[in-house]
Amino acid sequence: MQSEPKVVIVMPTFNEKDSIGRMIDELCSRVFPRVKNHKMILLVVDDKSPDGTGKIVKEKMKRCKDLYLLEGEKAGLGAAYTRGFRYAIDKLKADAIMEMDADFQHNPGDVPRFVAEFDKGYDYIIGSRYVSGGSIPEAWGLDRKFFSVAGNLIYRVSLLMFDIHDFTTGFRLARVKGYLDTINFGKVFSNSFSYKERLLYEMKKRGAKIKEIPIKFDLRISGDSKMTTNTVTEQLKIIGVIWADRLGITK
Ligand SMILES: Nc1nc2c(ncn2[C@@H]2O[C@H](COP(=O)(O)OP(=O)(O)OP(=O)(O)O)[C@@H](O)[C@H]2O)c(=O)[nH]1
Ligand SMILES: [Mg+2]
Repeated sequence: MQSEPKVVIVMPTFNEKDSIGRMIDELCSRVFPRVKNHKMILLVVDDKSPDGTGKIVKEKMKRCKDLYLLEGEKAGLGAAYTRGFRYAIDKLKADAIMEMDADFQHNPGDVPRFVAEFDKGYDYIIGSRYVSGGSIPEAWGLDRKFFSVAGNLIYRVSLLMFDIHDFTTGFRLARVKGYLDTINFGKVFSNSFSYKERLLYEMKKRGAKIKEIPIKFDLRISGDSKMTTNTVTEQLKIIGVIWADRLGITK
């Protein structure tokens, strides 16, 4: 008998003490029981947050059996995802991996919609703010709105990927077999936020069947943003890196 597909949500955290407990409760007690015929797991990848995020997760693990914690040194978002993806594939034997933030900008209630598209046969499901029905926070300042909208436009045009509308979203689901398990994360992922564009490129390169589904991206409920100016530079550099790979001029 075939076992039910295993979906692992990889959730990186750095100083998210005010949201992580609520997020775990929401996923473990409300959302996971709603997803029938799948084994749902939450893997928190915490970089030894000084605010005690890891301690809260350990406490919650006593009651939620589908919760795991992976602790490590802080080396950036891409590095945290690399660790998380590897653990989810090698140790947890995931069939699909979701990326999701801890600060409630991603609605945990949307998780079953991603799984439903995976069941239809899609390999890469992208939670998109820039398709009909999706949105960015009304309260964002003009600068943040501009960077997000213009950034995505720049990616579409410069990477010639006109079928994709949201390159920088961090709410996604990817199939493992034939896709994530063929990617050398350590080699291709940058440690920064730009791992996102690279992962999208790698999935497309492998011929993934892609579906963008609308999401409403909210304001973070508490805590501080981890985006920096460095993030913006890295996110522009990734265009050159992807073109170098396309043209076969990488090492
Ligand atoms: N483990 C780990 N997690 C990180 C790191 N940087 C960011 N995160 C987490 O990744 C998720 C996304 O980071 P955010 O700072 O929320 O980025 P953002 O959503 O683009 O920015 P805001 O809209 O300001 O929240 C959050 O759950 C963070 O706690 C990191 O270096 N290590
Ligand atoms: Mg956030």
